[in-house]
Amino acid sequence: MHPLLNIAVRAARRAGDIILRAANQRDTLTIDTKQRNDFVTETDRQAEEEIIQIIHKAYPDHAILGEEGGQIGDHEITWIIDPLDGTTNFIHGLPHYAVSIGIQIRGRLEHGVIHDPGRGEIYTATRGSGAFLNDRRIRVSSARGLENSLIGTGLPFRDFTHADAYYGMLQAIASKTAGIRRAGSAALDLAYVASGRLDGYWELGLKPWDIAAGIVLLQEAGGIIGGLAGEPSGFMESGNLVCGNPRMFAALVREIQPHLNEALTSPTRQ
Ligand code: 2AM
Ligand code: CA
Repeated sequence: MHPLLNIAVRAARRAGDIILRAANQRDTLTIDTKQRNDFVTETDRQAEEEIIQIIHKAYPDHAILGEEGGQIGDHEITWIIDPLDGTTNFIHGLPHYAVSIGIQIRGRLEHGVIHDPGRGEIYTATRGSGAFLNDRRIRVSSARGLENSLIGTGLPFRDFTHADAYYGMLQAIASKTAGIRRAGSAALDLAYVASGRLDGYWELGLKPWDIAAGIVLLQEAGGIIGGLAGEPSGFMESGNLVCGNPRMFAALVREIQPHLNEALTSPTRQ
């Protein structure tokens, strides 16, 4: 395992321990609201602090971009951290959340770890070396089209600017698949497409820490990820993305296309 990935796994495990311990004492949890429908708990903050401490012990100069702490430092290597992806599930005692750590080197995502502490699952990937669930190699599903497929997504919950466009996409896609899942953790959605549990996934308005690790994982599992019009770049910046195996990616883009507007395909956060 690459030394950077090794540290990322160690940090993700430690954060996972903090999260599981807190999940067993949920009645004592303090919850703050960052903005409407955007919650943070002391667990998010503790987990992020622990991750940063482990990274900085091994690599004191590396930069960090964390969901809770923002940008720290400036270095060609940036660790992009979501200490608890699926905080809303966590608050409700719904055991579907993860730690996500992506490593970007000179602007390119190179390594990713997504850890689901409740299920004891660690997804890892390094560019050029494949994607793994625990020690097993994973690949995207071999679905040939939308028929019989299971597709993940996220409903608008905070910013409803593009809700009409989104619900147009949802209606088009839902009517052609075996089912849609809104599980509440973008990192796990990406990990599930990478491991073939979901055949595809799309969502709008995501943040870099939700998706950094998942992007490497998905690509190393043979998946394609892009913007809503199928464009190969700009989705980290816009936060609007679609993914799946090459056929599913094309099929989803075809359904999404009629519902797009200029704002949704521009590579700036809308
Ligand atoms: P978070 O838990 O780290 O904030 C996709 O829907 C992403 O949106 C999730 O990965 C989740 O990341 C974030 N999110 C924030 N608030 C949410 C909410 N109320 N419902 C669903 N997702 C939410
Ligand atoms: Ca998140």
